[in-house]
Amino acid sequence: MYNLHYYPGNASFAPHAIIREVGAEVELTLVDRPNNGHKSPAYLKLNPAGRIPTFVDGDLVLFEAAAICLHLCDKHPDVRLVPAVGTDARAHFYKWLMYLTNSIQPDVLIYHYTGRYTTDEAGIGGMKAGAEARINAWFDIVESHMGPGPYLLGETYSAIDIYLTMLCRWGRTLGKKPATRTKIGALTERVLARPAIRKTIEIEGIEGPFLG
Ligand SMILES: N[C@@H](CCC(=O)N[C@@H](CS)C(=O)NCC(=O)O)C(=O)O
Repeated sequence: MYNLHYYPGNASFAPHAIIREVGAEVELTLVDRPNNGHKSPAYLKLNPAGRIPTFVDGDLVLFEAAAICLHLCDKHPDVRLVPAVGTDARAHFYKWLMYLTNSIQPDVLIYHYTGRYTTDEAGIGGMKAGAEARINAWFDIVESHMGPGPYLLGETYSAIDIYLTMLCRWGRTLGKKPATRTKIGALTERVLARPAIRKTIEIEGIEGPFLG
C-alpha cells in the first residue's frame, strides 16, 4: 500500500488526486505542518528537503511532487494519465509539466514565502509584487498557448491538468486569480467536477471555493 505524507492543499494534492484517480490503496500521513513536523528528524530522513509531499512504497521513498506524479502514472498505465512514450502528446506533456514546475511553481513559492528569498526586509513588498507580475505572465502563456482544450493536451485529460489546477489554487489570492482566464477556468471546472478530485478535496478537508 502506498503511503503519502501530505498537508491539505499543499504540493501533495496532485499526487494524492492521482492516487484517487487510479484507485490505488493509500495510507495518508498528515504532516504536522503548524508544528514544523516536516522539519523533524524523522521526516527529514525521508525527505531531506523538509518539504511536503513525501511518498513511500515499501523500500521506495520519493520526494518532489512531480516525480511522484510521474511515477504513479507509470505504475498505473491502464488509467492513461500520461500519453504513450515517444508520442508528440508525451512530449507536450513533458513540456507543460516542466513549465508548471520550473516556471510557475517557483514564482508562486516566492510570492507566498517572499521573506525566505531575501535578507532585505524593505525589499519584500517589491519582490512580492514582482513575483505576482511574473506569475500572471506565466498563466497568460498557458492561456494563449494551450490550444482549444478543454485540457492542456486537447481532448485528453492527464496528470498535468491536475497539477495546473493545484497551482491555480495556490494563486487564488493574487489580484487576478489564475482560473479567471477563459480556457484555464474551463479546464479547472472540468477537473474539479471529477469524482476522484472531489474525493481528494473532501478527504483533505479543504473547505470553501477551491480556486478562491
Ligand atoms: N519542489 C517541491 C516543493 C514542495 C513544497 O514547496 N512544499 C511546500 C508545501 S506546498 C512545503 O513543504 N513548504 C514548507 C517549507 O518549505 O518549509 C515539490 O514539488 O515537492
